[in-house]
Amino acid sequence: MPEKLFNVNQKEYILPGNRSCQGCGLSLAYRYILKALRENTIMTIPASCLTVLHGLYPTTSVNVPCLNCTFASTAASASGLVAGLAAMNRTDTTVVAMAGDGGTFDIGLQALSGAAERGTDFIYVCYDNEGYMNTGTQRSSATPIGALTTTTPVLTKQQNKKDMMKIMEAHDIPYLAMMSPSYPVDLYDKFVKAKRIKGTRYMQISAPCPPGWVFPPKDTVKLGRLAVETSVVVLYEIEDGKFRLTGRSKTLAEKGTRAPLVQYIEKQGRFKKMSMEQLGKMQKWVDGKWNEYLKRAEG
Ligand SMILES: Cc1ncc(C[n+]2csc(CCOP(=O)(O)OP(=O)(O)O)c2C)c(N)n1
Ligand code: SF4
Repeated sequence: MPEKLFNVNQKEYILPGNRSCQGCGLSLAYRYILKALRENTIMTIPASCLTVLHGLYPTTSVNVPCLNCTFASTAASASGLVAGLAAMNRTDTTVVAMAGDGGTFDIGLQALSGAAERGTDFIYVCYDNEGYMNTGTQRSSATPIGALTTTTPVLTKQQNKKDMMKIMEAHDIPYLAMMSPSYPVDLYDKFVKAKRIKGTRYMQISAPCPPGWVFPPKDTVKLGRLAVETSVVVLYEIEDGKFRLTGRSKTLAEKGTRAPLVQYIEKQGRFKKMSMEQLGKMQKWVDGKWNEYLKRAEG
């Protein structure tokens, strides 16, 4: 059941002024996440744009306690926090580990898999800006085919994106969701739901990044919407193994309409060297995933 708009938490947990870029999709998403999770939330985050957003000690732009951990140990540090809280009989606190795609799809994968396999009671959030952005746009396994990065500067990335949701689903965890900050109510409601569930919850958010994806900062929300219209990003949740399309993706499935991928690609400078062959390959990949989701939603 969607949270009624007038029930949305009015309190702000990101204080005025922070160090993220103009139009940062991560910062939009983070504002909604913290509102949905409310008080008694502890964050653990590795090096990333999110640590930059939090600010340099002794100042911070965020109103929640946060542990800064090493790259590979994000989910392991969450396990430590959960164990510490249990030892103190603190049952009212939500532990949230949050990292970029580099820190999740690549470097933090082992610790995340371990925590999920143990069923650690925490929420893991991956904001997926499709590259190592804080250090200047290096390729990650989440970068789409055909994108220019500083480590794929000539030929562009040659491989399709890794399907991290599938990897996490294979851990039999109680809740997973895909979201976009361009659809804040969908995102907010999924976090409200995740907070109530016990065990490992995996939340993945597509986070448009103006400097890394090369588009004007004023277009962040529009680009996020275009990603959903073309089904490059699909809004869904998997609760106790049951797959459901949500929000705009559900509507698109019902109407049977989707925009062609090229409308999303042509808006971003990172794809300026994408070949027609790569465009076709990515469209095929997007279509394959979409058809798989439609089948699962029916069953
Ligand atoms: C072990 C280790 N390797 C490399 C770095 C340098 N480093 C800091 S942030 C960062 C990029 C992180 O990328 P991602 O996790 O995708 O988050 P984003 O920067 O996109 O927010 C890197 C490589 C580091 N801090 N620690
Ligand atoms: S580089 Fe991208 S993700 Fe990082 S702060 Fe800037 S807009 Fe946000």
